[in-house]
Amino acid sequence: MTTLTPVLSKNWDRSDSFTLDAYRETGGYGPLHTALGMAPDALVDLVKGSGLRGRGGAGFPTGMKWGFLPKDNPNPRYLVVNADESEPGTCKDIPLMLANPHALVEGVAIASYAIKANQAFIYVRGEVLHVIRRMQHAVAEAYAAGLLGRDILGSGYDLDVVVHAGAGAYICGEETALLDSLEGYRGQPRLKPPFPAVAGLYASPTVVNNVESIASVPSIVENGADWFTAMGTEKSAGFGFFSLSGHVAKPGQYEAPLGITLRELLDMAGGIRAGHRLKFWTPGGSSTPIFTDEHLDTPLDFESVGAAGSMLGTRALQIFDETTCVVKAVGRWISFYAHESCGKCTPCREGNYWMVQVLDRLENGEGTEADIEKLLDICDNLLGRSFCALGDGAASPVMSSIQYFRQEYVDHMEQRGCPFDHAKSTLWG
Ligand code: L3W
Ligand code: SF4
Repeated sequence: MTTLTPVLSKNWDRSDSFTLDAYRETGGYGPLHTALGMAPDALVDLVKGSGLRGRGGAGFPTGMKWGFLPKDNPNPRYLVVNADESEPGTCKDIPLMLANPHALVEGVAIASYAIKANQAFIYVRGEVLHVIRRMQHAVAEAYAAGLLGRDILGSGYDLDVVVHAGAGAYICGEETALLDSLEGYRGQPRLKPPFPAVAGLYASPTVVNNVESIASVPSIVENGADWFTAMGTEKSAGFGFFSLSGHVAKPGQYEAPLGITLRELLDMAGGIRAGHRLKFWTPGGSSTPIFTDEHLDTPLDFESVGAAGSMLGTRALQIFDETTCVVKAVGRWISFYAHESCGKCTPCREGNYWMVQVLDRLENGEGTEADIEKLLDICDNLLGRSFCALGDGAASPVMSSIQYFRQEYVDHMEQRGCPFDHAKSTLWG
């Protein structure tokens, strides 16, 4: 039986967990002291050796990304933390920043030193003003204590950190749109390559990492790569947050080794709400193909989830019981994508708009026999044909829900409307 591994959440039951004093009382900023005594390249090797993979959705190896910065580019280097958490169901970075902002600040200092950057930015989603204030306060505390700024801890290393508030667009979580936004432009994805590692912020070498990835670094410096690789699986090392929401008795953040299963997580979370049973769920937010009760024992690591036809993504486990209409749930997600599409490419801009029309039609009893094929045809035009991952992500819930629940789509047509009583699901307030 896999158990929880509280590392980033170890102090969360303390009411003062967000303060510098509380963080230091439990060893905080010791790893920064250690890191500043190491050669930057040795730190990059340590993170490579830990097997830490990006926690923002794609799972790209963090140390490898740090190692991509070109050695012969004379421009300044930048670290940019992607704190633009907005994916439906994804809700780990915001509580992490609220409860443990200094883990992120310390991680920023260590990572910036490792990649030889003297300027870092934390790009926070604009709607969460309380989180922006919490991060600004933590950064100010760190400056006052000599943990940021000039000659950090007498090491001779300088680092400035800016907490930047986004303006509230989901697309600004795409790393290159985020960089455009940070530069003051409208946030739209850039063509890759060049990757940010080569030409990122102000066309300079830039590492963009997710909040949870960076906040995990101090624990790796403190405990070593072997400690990290001892958790999780061979190719998906370490721990991470599993965010349970929806029809579950005790929703919340469960920090556990990668490779844990939904069945094990549900045992800790009190199961599906009383009197109901699991119908479908997302392993990693709404951009990842849905799973059903067939997948209760799929290990939640990058490889196993991929082999089962989905993506580990952000480990945002949205749980739906048998009272939920899958067509309505998918319609909600696609309305989100249609609203948040940046409009740069036709498949996503038009495809999401038309999928909303078809899904609404089905829900309202105006669907026709051709509608399921129409949805699949639109997905075919989105998948692999969109400029960025938003388009691919939007196709995922539509295609997977038709794969597992095709009959439910047919029922909407045959019964001239939705066969579900939405009040029973309680999710659609
Ligand atoms: C240098 C190369 N760097 C890749 C870097 C690249 C990026 C990282 C991953 O999408 C996913 C998406 C969402 N040289 C490189 C290289 N890199 N090759 O590696 O890149 P990529 O393109 O695989 O992914 P991505 O564009 O970062 C992220 C999924 O995550 N997702 C998203 C959730 C949304 C949020 C949110 O709310 N903000 O997290 C959930 O599943 O669908 O597939 O850094 O530069 N040769
Ligand atoms: Fe913009 Fe969507 Fe195209 Fe991405 S896929 S560039 S969000 S229109």
